[in-house]
Amino acid sequence: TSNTSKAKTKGQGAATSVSIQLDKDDFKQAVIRNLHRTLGTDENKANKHAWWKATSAAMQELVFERLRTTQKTHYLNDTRAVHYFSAEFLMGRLLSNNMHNFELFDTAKRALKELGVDLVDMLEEEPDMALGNGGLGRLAACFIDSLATMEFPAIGYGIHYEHGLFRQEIRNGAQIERPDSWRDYGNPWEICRPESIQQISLYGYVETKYDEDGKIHKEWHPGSIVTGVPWDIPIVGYGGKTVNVLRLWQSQSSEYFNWDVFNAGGYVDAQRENVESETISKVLYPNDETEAGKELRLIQQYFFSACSLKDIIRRYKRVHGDDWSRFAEQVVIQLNDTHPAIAIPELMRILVDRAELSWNVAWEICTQTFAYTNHTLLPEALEKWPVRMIGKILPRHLEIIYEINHRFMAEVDAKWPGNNEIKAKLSIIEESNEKMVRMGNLSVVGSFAVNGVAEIHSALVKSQLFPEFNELYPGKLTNVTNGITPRRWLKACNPSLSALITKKIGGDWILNLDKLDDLSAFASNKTFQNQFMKVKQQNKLALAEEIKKLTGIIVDPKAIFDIQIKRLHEYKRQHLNLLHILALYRRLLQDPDYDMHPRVFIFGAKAAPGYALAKTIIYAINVVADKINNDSRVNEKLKVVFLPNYRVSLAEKMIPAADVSQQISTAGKEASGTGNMKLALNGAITIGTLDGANIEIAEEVGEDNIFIFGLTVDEVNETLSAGYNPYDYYYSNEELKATIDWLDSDYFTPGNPHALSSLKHSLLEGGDPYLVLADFEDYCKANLALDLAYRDKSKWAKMAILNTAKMGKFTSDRSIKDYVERIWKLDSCQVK
Ligand code: OAK
Repeated sequence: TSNTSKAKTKGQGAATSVSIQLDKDDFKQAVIRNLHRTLGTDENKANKHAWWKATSAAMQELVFERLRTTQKTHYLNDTRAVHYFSAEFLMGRLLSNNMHNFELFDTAKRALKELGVDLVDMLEEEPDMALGNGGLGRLAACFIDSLATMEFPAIGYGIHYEHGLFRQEIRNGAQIERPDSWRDYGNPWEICRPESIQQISLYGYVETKYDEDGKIHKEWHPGSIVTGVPWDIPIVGYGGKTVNVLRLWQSQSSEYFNWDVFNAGGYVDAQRENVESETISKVLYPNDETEAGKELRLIQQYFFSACSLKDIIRRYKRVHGDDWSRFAEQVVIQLNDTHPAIAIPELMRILVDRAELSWNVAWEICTQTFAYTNHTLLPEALEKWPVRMIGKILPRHLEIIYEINHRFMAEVDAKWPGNNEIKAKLSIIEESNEKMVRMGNLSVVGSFAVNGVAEIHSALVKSQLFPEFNELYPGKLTNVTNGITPRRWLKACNPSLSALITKKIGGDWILNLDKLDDLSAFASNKTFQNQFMKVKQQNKLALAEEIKKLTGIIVDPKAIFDIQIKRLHEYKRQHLNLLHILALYRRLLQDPDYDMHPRVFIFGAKAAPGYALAKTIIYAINVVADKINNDSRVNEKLKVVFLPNYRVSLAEKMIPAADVSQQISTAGKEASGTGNMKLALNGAITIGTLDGANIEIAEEVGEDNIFIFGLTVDEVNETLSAGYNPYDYYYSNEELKATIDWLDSDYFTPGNPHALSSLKHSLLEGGDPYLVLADFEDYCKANLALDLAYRDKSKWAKMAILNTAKMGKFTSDRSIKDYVERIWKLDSCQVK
């Protein structure tokens, strides 16, 4: 069942020609037809929303045509396919993306203009599809774009959450969470597939049976049955040839009543404790990189993993019947972090209990099917489930996990005879007070490949997280550096820069991002510098308008636009940025002539609703912003903006306008980062630590074109093991002390002097676990260097151009190529 022997990669499959021939008048006709026949309205009555729906429906006609052809081609070729299992897909908006990928954006724009509709304005009608928290979910979205673009047979599997990530409002400076309702008025991109519903089991008990030969057979008598309804979202590849599918499962109660359990007693009472079926896909858990340990969350994970596996097996059996020997040749399943790791014992259960394969044969299939990506080293994000909880919800899976572990422990004992310390460390079961199942260990044992998401992160996965696994399974642990799709993150979001680039070097960069390097030759060319910076200036003007619209704050588009956009986390250190802003504010108050280029600090960030300190940091940014923006002594030079409800569609407006990209995590904590890539691609200069993909960005752009500061991973470890004491820095840096103390006065929160004291507390008595104080001074220096560099217009323009030019490595097409060649072993499949 080896999957490494069969396939070889044919390289990047996508052709460059347009496959959809549709002119402006055809498009107009299609929109009007849909306005009449799908929406039941007409040109005179239609409001913006109706136009958006009709236009989406017109696009959807084209999309479905290609979807059908793609599915037929994949079926006829019976090709090996990757199945990307992810609890999150952060898709954002789809209409403009689909237009761009069909190369119909300009056609549509002209067609709608003739109908009296401004396309760009109309696109704002579409709610973001925000079925993810942050990096991990958006990565999944970029990956399925690249898979379709490169014409690889692939399917994304996830959860059809009724409510995506909460909408953030800011009231009196504080974050308020409001429910997200992305489907309230219908979603034109999804199609329900009732013909493919699945049923999965939960709760109940396991019966041990013996057949005539005394062979043991396990039978799971479930306590309840849940129906999974699949919704398909078409994923349009660039060039419009392949349209793959993202299949999301919605839970529904099933009519099924389990008499076994009823007869075993107490069904009605037991049922009351159980999670209700409809609840399962109700809402996305809003915790980014922290595990809540909730029963409903585990059920969500099992629900979509089990539905997806059944779906895969149904499709496999249609061709191969009961012959399991080719399963791992046809199917590879990528686990996006450990969230779908319960799929491993689920496949074992199907193979052993249902298909009645021997354990060894089943295990061989299983471990040739799964591969696992790790997205963080933060201990609070490493999933562990109480043995008791798994035993209640999935009693048969718990037995299987114990069996996997039993055999695995024998392997460990063979390698390190009698070494109980290593056994305790590697065991899938953590023998703590409350016994736990370690999903990371289960994933490593049950997969044929494990990868981190940037060079340094993968090195740390090997050396810190799983060092013994790396010895036990040499070669299993590897790296695939993340990437982003240049279709959404340059072509669509920054049309002026895209046009300028294409005019200069041709349009090949869209499918071959390395081509951007051709811009390097013009980095010192004054005319090109002026053109490049003129585009940046226009984008800044547009963002300034947006800022005014959203917050009422007026910013000077001539100022440096300095942007930090990402989830709010202590390790990402938005508070380091804030302390530096306070230092600038103080310098300006002490010396009105303090020499700095005007600068606007712009933030976007959501905090997990239960993460108190993260919410305090948001509050701190907002109250400091309010004070500074209204202080006429400084606000010619300094402004601070917190844009509420950061999300994909807001990122698309912010990124093209950025001069500076803040990537300032504590070294060793940010696995990769992907916002860093998006911002640099759009000509922003990074100020950042040697962490995650920043290191690889620095390698690409060169040290003259990035502002690197702060402790390295090794220095962080040395500093901590030497007994780090933040007070040493506090007392030896007068400016640092003053800014921290300022936060604990009532200067920013009049009448409420201690509103921000938890922030000061975490940085001092709390021990400053993310070394904010240790990096403060070097961060200030890097900011000075940045400020000086910006004043040299030509120098800055050259840096900006080179940042765009050197981002070729960070296309998700390259990441996918890495996965395909080194892990998935797929052939591309041209759809005619
Ligand atoms: C979310 C939940 C659990 C574990 C990890 C995450 C997550 O989003 N991690 C992020 O993944 C991104 C994509 O690989 C990386 O770029 C980020 O650095 C990482 O924090």
